[in-house]
Amino acid sequence: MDQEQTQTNTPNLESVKDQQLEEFRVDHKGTKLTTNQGVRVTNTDDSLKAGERGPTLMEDFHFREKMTHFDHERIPERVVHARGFGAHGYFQVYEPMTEYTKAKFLQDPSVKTPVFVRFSTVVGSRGSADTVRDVRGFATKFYTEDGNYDLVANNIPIFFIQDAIKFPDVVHALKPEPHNEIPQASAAHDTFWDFVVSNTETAHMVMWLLSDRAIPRSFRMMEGFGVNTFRFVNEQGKARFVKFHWKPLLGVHSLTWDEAQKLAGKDPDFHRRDLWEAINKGEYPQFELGVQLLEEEEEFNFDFDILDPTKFWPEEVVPVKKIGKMTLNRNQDNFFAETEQAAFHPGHVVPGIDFSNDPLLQGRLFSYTDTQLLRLGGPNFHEIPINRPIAPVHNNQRDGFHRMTIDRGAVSYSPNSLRNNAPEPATDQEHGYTHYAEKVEGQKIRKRSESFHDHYSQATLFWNSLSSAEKQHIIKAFHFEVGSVKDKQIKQRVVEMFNNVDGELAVQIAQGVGVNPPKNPGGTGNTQVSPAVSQENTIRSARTRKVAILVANGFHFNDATQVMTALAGQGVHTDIISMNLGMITSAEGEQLEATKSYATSGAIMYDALYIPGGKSCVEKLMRHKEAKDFVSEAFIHAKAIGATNEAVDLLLSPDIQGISTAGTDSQGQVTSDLGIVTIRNTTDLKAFSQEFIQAIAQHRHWLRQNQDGKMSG
Ligand code: HDE
Repeated sequence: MDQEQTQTNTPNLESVKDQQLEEFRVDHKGTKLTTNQGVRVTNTDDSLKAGERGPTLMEDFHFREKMTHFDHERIPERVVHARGFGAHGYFQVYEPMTEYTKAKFLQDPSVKTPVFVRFSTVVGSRGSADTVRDVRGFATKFYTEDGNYDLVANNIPIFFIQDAIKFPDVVHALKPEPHNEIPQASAAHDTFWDFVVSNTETAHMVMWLLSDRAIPRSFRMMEGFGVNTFRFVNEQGKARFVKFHWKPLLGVHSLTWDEAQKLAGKDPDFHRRDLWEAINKGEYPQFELGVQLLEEEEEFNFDFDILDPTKFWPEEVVPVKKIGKMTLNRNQDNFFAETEQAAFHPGHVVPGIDFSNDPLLQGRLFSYTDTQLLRLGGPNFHEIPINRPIAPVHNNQRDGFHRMTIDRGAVSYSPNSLRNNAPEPATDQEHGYTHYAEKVEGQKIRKRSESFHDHYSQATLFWNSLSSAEKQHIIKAFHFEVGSVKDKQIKQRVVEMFNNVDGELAVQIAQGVGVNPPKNPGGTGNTQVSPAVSQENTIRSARTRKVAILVANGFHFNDATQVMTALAGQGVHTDIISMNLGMITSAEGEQLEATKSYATSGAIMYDALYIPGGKSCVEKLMRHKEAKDFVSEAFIHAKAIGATNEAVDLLLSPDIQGISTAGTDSQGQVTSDLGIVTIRNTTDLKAFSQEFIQAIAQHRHWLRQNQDGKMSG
């Protein structure tokens, strides 16, 4: 029978004799409003009524359809990672990875594999803020010739728990408390910390959660980690353990906690806006894909179990090999259709990528499909455009809610003879997926492996690896998070638990949260460090950063334009900000447009601040409380601040806290001190601009903190 049995979304007109529905489709040209049945509508503002002031009639099919569709617009949000934002792009491998894996998309450097990435927070609901303290999801769908591969990663390399069966528990503890749905998108409450002290395996992850990693500056400035241990398998069937990494080309940078909290109010869409705007400007975010590889024989060479997801493999011990680069170069067309309907799954693997027995990964393999069945309304979510593989799909699956494919013919089983056994299984050579033939034996047992029992050594390693500013931020995060816990016993237990990580840390936590210092000396005695985990050692660049330029009438046009041109030359963006929106006139009579006002912006939205000279401009700014607050806030958040000519006086104004070092009386010489860059009595701002750009690239100047102790961090 049936050479013609095809499985496509649109009927193949070549291969059918009788006319298909597709051939009858009409094109009315233009876009007249219609119902979902294609009937043109004459009025969509008034419902059909019995008389102008009479009751609405049931027979108004347009009203009924419009309202019913609206009533059903929402789908359940993801149980975790509900708030996300996506972008399209492509991935290219640097050189063939044939020695390690047969994955087709990792062979040919000239091939661009399309990708869709969804960044997310974990705990908050869909409408929560972007900048909350939380793990960030970093899920990538590779549309490869051999089928879809999903790398469902986070921006923290480890996880809270060691076995997936505890996932509902940790998520219940972390989510808003069920009796009153408070607090939204925050771990700062009793149930979470009760879970932490009752499950010491969380210690390491909690250290990362309370670090700067959990308040990224931008999705473009975060690492991604596959967390779980996977396998690479090559053509010969040889397997190696692998951990996946994404390394951002812009480096890893964070907000301060104070900024994060304020942004949650002033611009809850801060991260999604940042990504959207960067892509629109052509500043395509790029991430290198890295792999850490271990031979099977090396499995037991470490003082941790490589299958334990609460442990990372220090890069200094197992180097990260960078194997390719991803470029995000296209914004989504439709948030719902793409970001919301994207369905990721760590079990979406292609030949050459396989699993390990990491118990967290094994459990994840069940959960992701299960959750999509509910969220996307049935088993056909792979047919939604964002989820459809570019590889052809042929199988005998049929029917179910929302089936799009029109399968033809009578045969929907395998094996069959009526269709020459089509679609028939592929061989290994034809890129059929062959599972790695790992030898497995054991007794059925509900028990944690002894090799998973050390819960603290790597938490100490992480702590030891951080700079003093990063450590201070963790202590302050404990003060906020645990300080928000009501139960005193839990707070005391937090101190005792984290005393196992580091004694000084525990003493400092205790001080801030009103309980006793730990009874015993603390720490694990682990003196190892991994410099790679400290953000102090990351890539620094001014490129794509945003600088606020504060002006009032009478500013020096020459100052402003020289600095703006120099910044633009290094890919730095500027916004002119003033008391009111509109044209601002310079001392020279030239104008610049203020596109932001104090009301519509704030220092928290910028990476740095610049104030041009101009006597009457500076006098006005001195009278504007908002301008002085702007400067103070940029200073408190350790950002680069530049001022030229008369504007140096503004920095020295007594109302601006802390800046005691700026612009000593250097005549025509640049002064640069802890990110405060100034110059007086000059029209040539070349040297100044260079120094200022350097200061912006540093991202933060934490040493100010030590100078006057006023930093909020
Ligand atoms: Fe997820 N996770 N997870 N997870 N996860 C989901 O699947 C789950 C884990 C991650 O942008 C859910 O489609 C279990 C680790 C990301 O759409 C759900 C366990 C890592 C996303 C689920 C984990 C992740 C999810 C909810 C074992 C880092 C968002 C919606 C304890 C490697 C994907 C969905 C997107 C989403 C289950 C742990 C990353 C419920 C059982 C570890 C980035 O299936």
